[in-house]
Amino acid sequence: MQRSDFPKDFRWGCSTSSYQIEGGIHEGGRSESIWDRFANTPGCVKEGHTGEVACDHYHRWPEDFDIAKQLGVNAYRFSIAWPRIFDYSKSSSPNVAGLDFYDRLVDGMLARGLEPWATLYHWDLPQHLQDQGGWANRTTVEAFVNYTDAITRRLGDRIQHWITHNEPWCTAFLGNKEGCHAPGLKDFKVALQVSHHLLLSHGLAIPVIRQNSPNAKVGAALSLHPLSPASASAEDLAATLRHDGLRNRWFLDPLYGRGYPQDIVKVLGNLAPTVLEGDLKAIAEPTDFLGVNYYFPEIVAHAPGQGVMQLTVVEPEHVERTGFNWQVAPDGLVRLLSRVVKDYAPAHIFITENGSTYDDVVLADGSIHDSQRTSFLQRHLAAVLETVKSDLPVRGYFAWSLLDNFEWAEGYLKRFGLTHVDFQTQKRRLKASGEWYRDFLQGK
Ligand code: IFM
Repeated sequence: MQRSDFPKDFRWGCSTSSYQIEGGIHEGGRSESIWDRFANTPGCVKEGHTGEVACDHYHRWPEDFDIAKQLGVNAYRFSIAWPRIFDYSKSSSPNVAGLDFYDRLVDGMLARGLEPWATLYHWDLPQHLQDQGGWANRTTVEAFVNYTDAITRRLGDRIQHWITHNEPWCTAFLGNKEGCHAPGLKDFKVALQVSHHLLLSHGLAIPVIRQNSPNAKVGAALSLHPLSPASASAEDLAATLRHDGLRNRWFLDPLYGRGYPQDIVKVLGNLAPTVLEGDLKAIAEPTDFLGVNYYFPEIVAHAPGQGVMQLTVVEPEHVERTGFNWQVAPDGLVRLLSRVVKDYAPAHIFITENGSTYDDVVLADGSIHDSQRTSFLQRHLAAVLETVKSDLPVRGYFAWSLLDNFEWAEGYLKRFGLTHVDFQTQKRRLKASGEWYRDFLQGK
């Protein structure tokens, strides 16, 4: 497999997100985010780690963009920290220092030939909004649209690729049902209302982006999973359909104009979200691409007594796994993309995240031989190539992640980077996987 096997205009990138890399949480007028609050709450994040310093990207971004340039990627996906743009406790106007920071960042990308792909929401909600109910409160939708307006007015001349939300499933369910992500709530009904408001904010933000950013291409990045039943029994098949209903269709169906899947609405009963007239039409605002974040497939079994959904995810034995215990299944990506194209026919698909964590070892000479991550990357790129050859509209691949970073509830214990970060010294070292990606991109 060579780069030249892919189309010439294929986007090759790597992804990051604000809270995971920036640090500088007290600088430039930034306000508190829900992740600052959550990480500082004892017992929420492993070892009490926080994003206070993270990769110190707030100060070291020129070095990080130089690394991305050396990799040879032509696109760079990052997210904007909403709390840098608004400090609602002080003002309803945008914070100029925050806008200036991203202005410099975008110019820094462009100067290095990195096409900026901006995500507007990658989980760091201003705490001030959470104090008023967060995404469960419909006024947050309006606040998101205003924030989108402020950002796209300032950066819309230079950024042409906009992602509204990253993995709304995680925002809604990990943050509000499982409680393992900020804001740490455990309320299924709230989580479902959150999911609706996230989707609504996506749809309502699109016309604003298009108005402020001529030629903008807009989409959302969903975490999607190919699913299979644990057995051929009718119960397991039905459970798999239900799981698909909340994992995948709950977001894809309304985005592609079908409204919420009625089989799931029925299962949810009075937990289903309040949807006002016009909401579904707003959510279905046409997009230019679908961002797919792919990590692993799931196997599903019927499980009476397991909550409303009555199902469980089964972990098969003797399968290859990453350091997160996630199954390694490149063929799952082919299966997933084929299904998405068959059922929803998005104009273009970009793999906006794909990557793996392993326990990396830094050798005495400073090298990191992360052969498992290299193999993961190679096999997933081979899967992407298969989809391209089958004429699926897959137009780009963004590796997660440029740098080791703050892996949410896992703190700094899980490393996904192509670049190793020593969090004591902030020294960056390209791992063997990064060298492989670089050589591949340079046609070596
Ligand atoms: O680190 C996360 C990222 O923020 C969202 N997608 C999955 C990654 C790995 O867990």
